[in-house]
Amino acid sequence: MWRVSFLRYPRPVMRILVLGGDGYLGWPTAMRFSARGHEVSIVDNFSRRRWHTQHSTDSLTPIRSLADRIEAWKEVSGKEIHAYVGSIEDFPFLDRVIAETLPEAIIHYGEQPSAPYSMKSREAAVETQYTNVIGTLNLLFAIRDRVPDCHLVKLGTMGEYGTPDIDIEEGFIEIHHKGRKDTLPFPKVPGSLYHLSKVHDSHNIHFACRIWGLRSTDLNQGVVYGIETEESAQDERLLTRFDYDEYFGTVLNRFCVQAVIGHPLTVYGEGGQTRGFLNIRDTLQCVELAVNNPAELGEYRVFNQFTEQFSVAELAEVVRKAAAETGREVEVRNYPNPRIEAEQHYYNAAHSKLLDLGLQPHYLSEELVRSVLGIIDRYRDRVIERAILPRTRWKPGELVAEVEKAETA
Ligand code: NAD
Ligand code: USQ
Repeated sequence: MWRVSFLRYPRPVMRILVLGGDGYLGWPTAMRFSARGHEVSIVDNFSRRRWHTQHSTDSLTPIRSLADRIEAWKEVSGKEIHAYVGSIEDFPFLDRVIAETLPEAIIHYGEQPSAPYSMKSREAAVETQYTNVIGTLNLLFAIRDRVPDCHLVKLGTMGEYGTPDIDIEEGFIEIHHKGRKDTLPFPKVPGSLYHLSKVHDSHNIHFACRIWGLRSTDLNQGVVYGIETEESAQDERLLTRFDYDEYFGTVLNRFCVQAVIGHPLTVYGEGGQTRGFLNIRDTLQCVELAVNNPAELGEYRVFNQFTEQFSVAELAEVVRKAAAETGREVEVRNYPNPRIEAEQHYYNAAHSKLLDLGLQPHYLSEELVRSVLGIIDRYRDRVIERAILPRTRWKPGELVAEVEKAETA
């Protein structure tokens, strides 16, 4: 049942809380809303920085501390961003932040985002599901009790659906069964314990909307690529992080780094794995569209957030060609697939709801890849090459030897 809201949107100045605001997507998002004149606060526990320290890896881009970034943003834009350092699974901390900031919209990026990391050990799987599921559950209680009108914009993932042999809908599907029909959540068959944590989140958020009358938009986002956004391009100190390692680098970003340093592009298995992709600039656009056009009270809605779909092999070919145009000869190599996933499959996912709200996609092109290669080239001396090959296998067993064999073939 939906309740009447007295808030009218879009509001010229909103109190916005960005959870995970020190991350790849969270920091540019915080700047974007701040640039638009909103009152922005950030929560982050720096776990992403810590996970890198634990693995002796790092962001390709030399990112500043959160305090330095916020200071640089103030210098560049004249605007303040407030930071709270802590974990959302720490309820007293989170509750205090919500009580102090009284957000009208919360953008929730604050989770462990890596599938390989979640599959590396029991401890990492438990950490992933605890931080993601319990953190989000805490958030739902804090919203219910402190700011029940607040719009929760939650980053879910396209991987929640898996790769079914039917078209993927935006969150819900009409099912006809034994002469009756109903519209129900789309079946979810995810491929990692990380992706599964997002499914658990989705169920909990849907429940909170149905039972407590909260409002939420679950953005089932595809794989993001790219470095710069309008705001971060203004000053090097505002750069967001950019990862290329086995755990935290996503496929296209990894391929671009590999192309710059002359490493073979690491296509896992046959490379027919098809996913939805989007430019980081479009992540910001989509989140902004969701915030400016909120769900009704009691409504749980799902938008599939990507602009194009590609197979891994197609992406490798785009990067190979773009690199060749800049004088780099790059080899595309098939490595043993560390994951358990379909390497050839049907994939057709609906993604019209954000377009209907006005999304203007930045599509992938060789020109765009060339510009990413150019930015990566500035930081090529920072690449830690040993972090590139996959070492985490979905099923226990020896992978390293197989991968190394492929590497020296
Ligand atoms: P990221 O790791 O760069 O950002 C997440 C941030 O949240 C980090 O700064 C981390 O320190 C913080 N964080 C993690 N757990 C926290 C906790 N319990 N309390 C407080 N802070 C916490 O990841 P990202 O790539 O920016 O992804 C952001 C969100 O978007 C994630 O939820 C991810 O699952 C989702 N997503 C990302 C992609 C992608 O391709 N990058 C695609 C689809 C969905
Ligand atoms: N892959 C390769 N070579 C590589 C890296 C990946 O072939 O070097 C393949 C993988 O096997 C997979 C595909 O590329 O089939 C995508 O892998 P990925 O690591 O880029 O993406 P994924 O593990 O799905 O996770 C990323 C983000 C996650 C987000 C998800 C969106 O890390 O936070 O939720 O993309 S989606 O894939 O739509 O679920």
